Amino acid sequence: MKTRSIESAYRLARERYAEQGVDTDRALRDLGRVAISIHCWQGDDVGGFENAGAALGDGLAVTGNYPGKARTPDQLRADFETALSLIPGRHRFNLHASYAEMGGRKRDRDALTPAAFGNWIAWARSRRIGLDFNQTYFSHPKVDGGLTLTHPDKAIRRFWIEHGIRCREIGAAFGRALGSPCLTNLWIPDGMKDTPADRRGPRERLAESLDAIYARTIDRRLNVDSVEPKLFGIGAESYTPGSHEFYLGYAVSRGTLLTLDAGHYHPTEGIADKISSVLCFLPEIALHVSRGVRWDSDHVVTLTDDLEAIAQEIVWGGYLKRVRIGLDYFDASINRVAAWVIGTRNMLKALLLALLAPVGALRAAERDRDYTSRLARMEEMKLLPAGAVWDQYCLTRNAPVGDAWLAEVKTYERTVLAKR
Ligand code: RNT
Ligand code: ZN
Repeated sequence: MKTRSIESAYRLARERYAEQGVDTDRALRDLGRVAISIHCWQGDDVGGFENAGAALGDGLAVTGNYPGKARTPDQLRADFETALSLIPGRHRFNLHASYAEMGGRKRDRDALTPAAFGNWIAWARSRRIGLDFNQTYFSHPKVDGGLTLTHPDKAIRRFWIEHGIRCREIGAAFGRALGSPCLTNLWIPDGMKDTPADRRGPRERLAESLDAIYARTIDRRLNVDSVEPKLFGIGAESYTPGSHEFYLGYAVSRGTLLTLDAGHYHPTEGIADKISSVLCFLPEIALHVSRGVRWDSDHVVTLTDDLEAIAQEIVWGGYLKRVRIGLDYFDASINRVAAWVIGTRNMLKALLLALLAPVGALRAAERDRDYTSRLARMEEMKLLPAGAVWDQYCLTRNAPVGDAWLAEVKTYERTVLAKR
């Protein structure tokens, strides 16, 4: 597409939006301030590099065998840089503990140190990328019978508590080195396939384990902690101790953040409506934006009504500074770099749509109980020329406009991924 036609389409769009009382230049500025925390694990099917000796499982499943996945940290970094060059804006990288680089010295997860992430830190610093982090409570022989922090055996719990503590220290090291607080997120796979006889014991053990992990106060300018609830998992269909109510209570009483994952609730239960509820009681939350298809299948994020609703709640509620937007999906059936690009661009597009909504007019109608106008305007706004504004955003942020990024991914596939 020609620069001139993008710019003139933008000028027309700006006029059209101005008639609705919407300032498109301002929307573009606001969008430019949003950093999405992009998950490392889309790049290698949640594989990691530490070779703990356990395959992916523990409630997680990646399907597909598209060629060219990253097999080394250098490959993952190169793939991610390619993705970043095709996404407008400045974003973050979200690592998992299993992406440690041991460099010959094998250390188990209860003894990890920031040194195992030295290359990641140096890379992030040189590229001016902020890092986020996750404890890895899966793909490890000590996930015994699917249990970690709730395990009845104290020694196993202790191992995983130590892991949790080490990861917070690593998160703080990220924050210190990069001058930007790291979000360290905790999710455990623990649960029961069938109806348990004791729901209380595992939950009490989980609360105790978490208190041990979070006992030490860490400067929030270096690291902030979050806990991620889930309703069910593969093999844990009947009960998970770390349910929504459990972690909501935990976060509110202990001052951690809460991570809302879009795939972790009943199939028709969205997370959009939860945002303004939990933010009445928590200063900040985190999101794992994902797309479940019939179950928590972690499909690539597409521009759905669900995604738009999440973006509207964040933007219309004035919560952009209180919601850490992260992505969480893993599809191995398509080009993995493209998966990053598609999902992240969609998250940004949804935020832009929300920023371009004539929310003042919608709220005025609501105040006047003119629900007819509210509905009419909400429907009309759907076909306002947002595409021209998005193109302008990509153009001015040096990212490919329209589907031009796809040709670059195809070239990268031919010249790099296919040779692996
Ligand atoms: C699992 C959780 C968790 C993981 C990542 C890999 O259901 O969503 O966030 O997807 O930690
Ligand atoms: Zn998640």
